[in-house]
Amino acid sequence: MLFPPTLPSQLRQTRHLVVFTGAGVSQESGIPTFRDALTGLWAQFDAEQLATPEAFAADPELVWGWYEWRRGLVLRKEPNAAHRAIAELAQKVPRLTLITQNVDGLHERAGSRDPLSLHGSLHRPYCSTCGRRHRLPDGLPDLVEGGARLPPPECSACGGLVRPGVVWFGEALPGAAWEQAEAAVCECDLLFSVGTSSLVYPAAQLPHQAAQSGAQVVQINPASTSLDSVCAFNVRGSAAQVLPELVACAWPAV
Ligand code: BV8
Ligand code: ZN
Repeated sequence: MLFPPTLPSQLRQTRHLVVFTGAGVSQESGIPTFRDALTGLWAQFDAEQLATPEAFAADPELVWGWYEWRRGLVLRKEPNAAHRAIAELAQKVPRLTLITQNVDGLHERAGSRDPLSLHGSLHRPYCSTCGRRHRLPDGLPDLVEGGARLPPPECSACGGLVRPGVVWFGEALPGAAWEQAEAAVCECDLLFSVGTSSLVYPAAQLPHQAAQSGAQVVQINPASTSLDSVCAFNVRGSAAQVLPELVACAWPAV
């Protein structure tokens, strides 16, 4: 068994569960994690350099091409058993708050309703000048191996450059989502941190806030992270394997 035998019953008795996810929860869907090296055109950069307003200002076509490549990849992949187990958990516990750092939209496609998306979404671009949301064309963007520079669309209202709907490094997180996330971690009794290297702030401080507020923190990650020390359990395994097994143990099929 990948997790302590007491965890299923603890999960069954949970009043308010927070699930906090990072790129690792999408890894088994075939989505490279944020730490995975970039490929093709972008191999000379690391993600933290490209995911910035400065990079977009300096070379909008390079950055827009990267996000369209990522969006095309994600739209060709499917949610995995971890995403589905999290959606199922919402039906099992009295209250579940899903907080994600991911921008791929796989939680919603697996059936999770209103995740708190702290870092925005690949699927909701907007005008960098007037803020108006931009409707992307239906269908799949080309998935050009090695990537392509693409001119960002122009805003239909003001002609400004459309930008990806994500939170870049150096940008503030969406206020409402952040406030709801902080409130949830201060009120929950159990928090699962799943598939995150716990390196990006202020999101990475949420499990610490939960522990300080008296919640039990459980980490699901094949690797150790800086969060290990505040966790009641560190489950060393893949989210797509651990979460379905945990749900099946807590609520055996009748
Ligand atoms: C901000 C969208 C201020 C873009 C992303 C202290 C306080 C506040 C800020 C800072 C601070 N210190 C530094 C900062 C600045 C910065 C920061 O944190 N830098 C880091 C690098 C040190 N933070 C910011 O800039 C934030 N903004 O603070 O603004 C402000 C305030 C007011 C007004 C103006 C400004 C904004 C940060 C958001 C950046 N945007 N994403 C895009 O996607 O392109 S973050 C991006 O990186 C991802 O969204 C993701 O959140 C993050 C990567 O983290 P992970 O999800 O953890 O992924 P990673 O690949 O790292 O790890 C994967 C893990 O999964 C691994 O541990 C692996 O072992 C595990 N795994 C692998 N396979 C599996 C698995 N686990 C389970 N199962 C598996 N199968
Ligand atoms: Zn505009």
